Amino acid sequence: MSGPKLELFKFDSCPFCVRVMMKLDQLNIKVELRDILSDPESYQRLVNDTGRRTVPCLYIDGKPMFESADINAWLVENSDKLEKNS
Ligand SMILES: N[C@@H](CCC(=O)N[C@@H](CS)C(=O)NCC(=O)O)C(=O)O
Repeated sequence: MSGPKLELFKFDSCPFCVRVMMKLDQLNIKVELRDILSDPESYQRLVNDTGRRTVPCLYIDGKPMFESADINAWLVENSDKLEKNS
């Protein structure tokens, strides 16, 4: 099964990012992590695409979604269609 490509823009000490990471872990959802503090290209991509440097931001097939509560609700809602970690 191949669902939408997910990329999570985050940094480790951000509590809102931790909230999303916990939900991803709980649902075993596969996601590519983009750490904006350790990876300047990811930081620049986020700013260029959205005009913001706020994390967490989940890219769903390249479309950005902000707000940890909204992201987590979307993950729960769409979990059955999303690729899982093996
Ligand atoms: N309400 C947002 C809060 C996100 C937030 O405040 N993130 C901080 C990091 S912990 C941030 O990126 N601040 C920098 C900025 O917004 O420019 C959520 O729940 O996702």
